Amino acid sequence: MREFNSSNFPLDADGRTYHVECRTGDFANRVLTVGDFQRAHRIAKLFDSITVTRKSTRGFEFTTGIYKGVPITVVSIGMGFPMADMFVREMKAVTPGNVLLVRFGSCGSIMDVPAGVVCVAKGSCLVTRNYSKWSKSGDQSAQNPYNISPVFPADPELSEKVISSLEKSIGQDSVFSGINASADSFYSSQGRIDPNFDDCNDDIINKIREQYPDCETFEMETGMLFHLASCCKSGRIRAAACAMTFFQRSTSIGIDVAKVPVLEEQAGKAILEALINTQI
Ligand code: R1P
Repeated sequence: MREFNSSNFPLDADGRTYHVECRTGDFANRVLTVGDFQRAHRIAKLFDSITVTRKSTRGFEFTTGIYKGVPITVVSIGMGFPMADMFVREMKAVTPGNVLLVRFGSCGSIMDVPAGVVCVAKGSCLVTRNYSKWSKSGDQSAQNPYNISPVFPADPELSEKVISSLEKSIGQDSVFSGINASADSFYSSQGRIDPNFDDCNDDIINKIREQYPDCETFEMETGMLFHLASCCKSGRIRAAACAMTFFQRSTSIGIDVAKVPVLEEQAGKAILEALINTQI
């Protein structure tokens, strides 16, 4: 284990952050974030040259390179709110000024969007398990099992750039724009039924749709990215997000897996184009 200078915001002797292992100069001000490191590798191959690359011991991996003369970082962050939180904070700590941030993930559709479509999030709520509900002390019967937050909006300009660039690359019919829900579990708070656990989640999708009728997708990071972008105090983080629909939950029809690498490259390139065509 490395030695750190502080318990509040730990940096090692080389000035690298605890989890992402990035230091000043490692990240460009244009950042593309994904969950799966293979997706990140595929996109980094589109760079003309590479300037920095690092794989941390905590599941983060980033590559900074030059795409058509513009510095961009692609970073894989794994899954979920804690990883998204550590990534945004540690990236911002070493990246002065404004940041353009685009997530390119995967998602499930909870209504009409078929598998294979790329969904761009106009905004995202956060769906979290209300852990108190399962406490053994006191009467928990009145408590809601899940909390559904307000919607945190995407940056409108960056989001529009992502939509138009994707439409140009993969066609209008393969791009959808709607509200996303980011959940703190792949299972319970996304309404999946797990016979081994008491989850009280039979109607979570209905509850989300009652609150946000145009909510179409579930994944696990976008809401946290938009939330943190909204409360960043040092420079602006302008965030947008899109995700390949891997499953349509109502039909259980999944994406043709042979098409995923092709889609990742096409959509990844489209997002790089959107990033270089947006002023910071
Ligand atoms: C769950 O399988 C993971 O896939 C989705 C979810 O948000 C979660 O991270 O996105 P990624 O493919 O970007 O990881």
